[in-house]
Amino acid sequence: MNESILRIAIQKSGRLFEDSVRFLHDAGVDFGSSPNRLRAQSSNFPLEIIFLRDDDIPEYVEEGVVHLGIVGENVLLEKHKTVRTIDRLGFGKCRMSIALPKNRAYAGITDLNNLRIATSYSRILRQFLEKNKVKAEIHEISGAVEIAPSLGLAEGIFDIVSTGSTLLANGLREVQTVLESEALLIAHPRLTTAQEEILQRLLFRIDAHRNAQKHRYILLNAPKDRLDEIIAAIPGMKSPTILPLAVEGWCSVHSVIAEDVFWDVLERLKAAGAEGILVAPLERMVL
Ligand code: PRT
Ligand code: ZN
Repeated sequence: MNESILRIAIQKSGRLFEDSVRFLHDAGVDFGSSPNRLRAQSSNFPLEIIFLRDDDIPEYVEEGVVHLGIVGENVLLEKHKTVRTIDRLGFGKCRMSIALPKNRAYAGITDLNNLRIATSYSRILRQFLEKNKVKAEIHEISGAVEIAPSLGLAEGIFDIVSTGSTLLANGLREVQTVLESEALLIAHPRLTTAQEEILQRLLFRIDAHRNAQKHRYILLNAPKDRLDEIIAAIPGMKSPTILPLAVEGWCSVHSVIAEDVFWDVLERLKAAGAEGILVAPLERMVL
């Protein structure tokens, strides 16, 4: 295997595809993406992108056919492959829940005893039932799980839920959340030193993007006689940059502030006499 390049598998098409592509672009990794292609080579980073079905990604990563992968935690847990979880990516969020026909009473986990539950995620369900000492029958099916109760195949289902509208449309009610899932960045357990270095470079870029998202660049004019008050109002990275202005008695103050305190800071600055306040997004930020 070529050691000077890393391979990452992302979903070929489906719910994780767009966010996975955006994730790589946010990290500054450029590549052309045509949905019919199976692989793409980044033009500016030592990364090759392989497009796969999400179900295949954990195994490819475990075997080292690819070094990295982006996959839903639900799929990773179900496939039970030995990989390293590097990061939680904050997209592809969903939960895995047990649902019952909407009129069926449910007071707690023990009510699942003796039920037949249809699912395509039998490992996750089995672990949950065993942990809670519930004796239910798992009926494994590969798709369209939500119609199993109306066909008389099972009394309940265990499946992915997002808005809940699929359950509602099938006369089902979510009664028990088992797992909260999101997309994960996973890696082969043993990378070579060269591969690990490329991974660290990728993570550094991702961090720089995330930090930038959480901050704003702020620029304002301050009357010199109230500068102390203005500086005190800015919880900046270090001390703000102060530059003289052509106009006597004024200076320009530059700093970076966290997104979550941004409005409070703005109000305090205004009250302290700041004028011409400009706020700009940041592209990248290294702390
Ligand atoms: O072709 P491939 O095998 O790669 O894709 P796939 O069809 O197996 O997966 P895909 O693209 O549907 O989902 C990929 C991943 O997205 C899942 O493994 C989850 O990690 C995540 N995800 C997030 C979801 C949902 N949200 C989701 N809503 N996966 C599936 N759904 C289903 C849900 O089961 C329901 O049937 O979408 C339907 C709509 O959900 P409601 O609750 O909004 O009605
Ligand atoms: Zn799949």
